[in-house]
Amino acid sequence: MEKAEILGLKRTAKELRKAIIDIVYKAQSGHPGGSLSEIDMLVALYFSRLNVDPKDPKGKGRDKFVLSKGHASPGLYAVLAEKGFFPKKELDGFRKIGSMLQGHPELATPGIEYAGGSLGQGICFAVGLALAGKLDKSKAKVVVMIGDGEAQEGAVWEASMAAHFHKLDNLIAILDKNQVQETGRTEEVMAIDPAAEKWKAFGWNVAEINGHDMGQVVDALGRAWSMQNGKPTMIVSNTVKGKGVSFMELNHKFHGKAPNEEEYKKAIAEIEAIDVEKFG
Ligand SMILES: Cc1ncc(C[n+]2csc(CCOP(=O)(O)OP(=O)(O)O)c2C)c(N)n1
Repeated sequence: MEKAEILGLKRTAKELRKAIIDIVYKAQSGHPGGSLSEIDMLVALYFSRLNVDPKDPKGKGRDKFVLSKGHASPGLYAVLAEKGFFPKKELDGFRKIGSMLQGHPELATPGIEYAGGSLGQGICFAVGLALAGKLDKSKAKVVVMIGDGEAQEGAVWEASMAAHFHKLDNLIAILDKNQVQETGRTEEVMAIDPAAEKWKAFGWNVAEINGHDMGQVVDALGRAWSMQNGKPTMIVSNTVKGKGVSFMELNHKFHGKAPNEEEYKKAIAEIEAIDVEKFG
């Protein structure tokens, strides 16, 4: 991909970081930390890779993205709105009664493929989608994102074993390894490392990247897309929970907490000051 295109993706990610803070601030509820860590990857997926059409969200042969860590919906909603799946003004209704944008994604919302929330289940669902794709001889990809805290769920490993057994090379998983879960550092709560070696032992192709370096993200997705060796691919995406807002970074208190007015202003100012050329 051209340098200018990568820069464009970085600029979009910067704008959507602001949108995440805005969404959660207006609702005074939601999960900023895991949304800020995933956003570079989501922008690269939706604006450089996924074959999806906002005018035909249920189109035949489309790629499917499953946000298994469904609580990080502000990041996904910001990307879907930017892509044109629904008007941006819907973002103001986040977590409000009657809104199409609930705290955890719902299937009635355009662009949503999986009603996530109960951790560990999205990757199981994605394995089913990928298996169905193989039976249909579809060329489409299934991409699933899980959290590092989520990877403590036993079902993740059962799904990983099944994906290898069924030779699902149409399945790409992304581990948003942002180092922090709800109650503290994943390493201290229950370490999942060595994560890359674990998925290798489960028979997956594994790539490990800096998930905030747009060049690395785009490269890893390109390689994952071209894999046709009968194995699923895991991208271990090393990220920082709360990335881009100093007082949210690696701070589990902002896992599921909205900023107050002062914090909101500070967060927006910090994001506006991001130099996209140096970010990552
Ligand atoms: C089965 C299940 N148990 C507990 C929860 C509550 N919960 C929501 S988010 C979260 C922490 C997830 O951590 P991680 O996967 O690292 O997410 P991220 O840091 O990316 O936000 C927990 C325990 C849940 N949603 N589902």
